[in-house]
Amino acid sequence: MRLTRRLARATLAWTFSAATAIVPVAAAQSLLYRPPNSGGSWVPDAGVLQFNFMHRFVVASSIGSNKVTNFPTLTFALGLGHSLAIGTHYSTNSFVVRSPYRPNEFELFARWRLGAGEGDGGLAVSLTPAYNAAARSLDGEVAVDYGVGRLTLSGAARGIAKPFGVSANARAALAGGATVRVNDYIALSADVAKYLGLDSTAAWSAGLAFVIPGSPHTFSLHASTATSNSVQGASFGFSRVIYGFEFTIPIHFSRFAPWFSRHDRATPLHGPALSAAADVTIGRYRYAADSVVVTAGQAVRWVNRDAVAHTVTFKSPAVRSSQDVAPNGTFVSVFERPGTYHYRCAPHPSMKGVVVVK
Ligand SMILES: [Cu+2]
Repeated sequence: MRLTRRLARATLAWTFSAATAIVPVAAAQSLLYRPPNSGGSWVPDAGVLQFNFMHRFVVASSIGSNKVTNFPTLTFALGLGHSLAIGTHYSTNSFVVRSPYRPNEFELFARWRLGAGEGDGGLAVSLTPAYNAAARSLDGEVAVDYGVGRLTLSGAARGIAKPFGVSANARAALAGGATVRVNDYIALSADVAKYLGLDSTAAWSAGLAFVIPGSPHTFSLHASTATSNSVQGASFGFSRVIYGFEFTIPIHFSRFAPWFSRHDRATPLHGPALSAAADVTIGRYRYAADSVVVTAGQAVRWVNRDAVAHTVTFKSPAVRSSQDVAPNGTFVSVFERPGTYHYRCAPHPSMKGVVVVK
């Protein structure tokens, strides 16, 4: 009887830890920092493939039988490190090129981000050169975002060689928007964009975005007049309001390591772990000690008491960052050099802490 109970308890514990261990955790592009139509200045971390699925639709009763017309856009962006990414936007029902009608819009882009990281606050600038294959147009965007507290202001200036693919008259477009985080999980956002000197409707969007707790995913429900989110697609509005959602999925290639090795990813508790000079408990989506002070050569140990995985991700590449720290898992790092080391949790950027090494 006792054995059965013990077995049952062990199975339950194993199931729980297995279930939480596979919670995908990543430094993620978040909809809590940009409005629905904004290309934004985000760049995935190196080794992360960001997959954002946006789906908008309109019910065209005039066609009969409440025909639903869909406007899907898939975004893929690969982080190359050094704040660089390459990616694509692919829309299957784009109105960018209507004559000749090319509903399959494919845009290839690169992005380089300068300044603060997403969620850090402060100013960031990104350059996004792009080639729109449907419009056969060289396009590009300079985007700026400024974060202060719960507010992020976004702006973009765009250059488009062949608007709608039909004109050789290059045009500029401007975009601006704002995102307000109601709390750590929910944000409201809106933006507007328009071509300069071109007879076209403005594109706008307004939405509600939220974090899916315990995951790196964010989701937005929104209304907009844009049919795709390429540089061109986000710069003009369709005659009707279309509704939709976006779902953000960061894919960490390192997560697939178990396919190729049988090593356990848990952090072993030995060596410096036993002589950690400071302990930081992680609980309720907070680092219990915002800052700890140690002497060079000493170790700090983090213990995760939450039911979800967290990370200890340092800004400085000179300091070792953690992988996912599973519930009840620990992470230990030795600090060899004096300095002030800021860190945060990659999937929950509002979690922040500092290690001061004397
Ligand atoms: Cu976290």
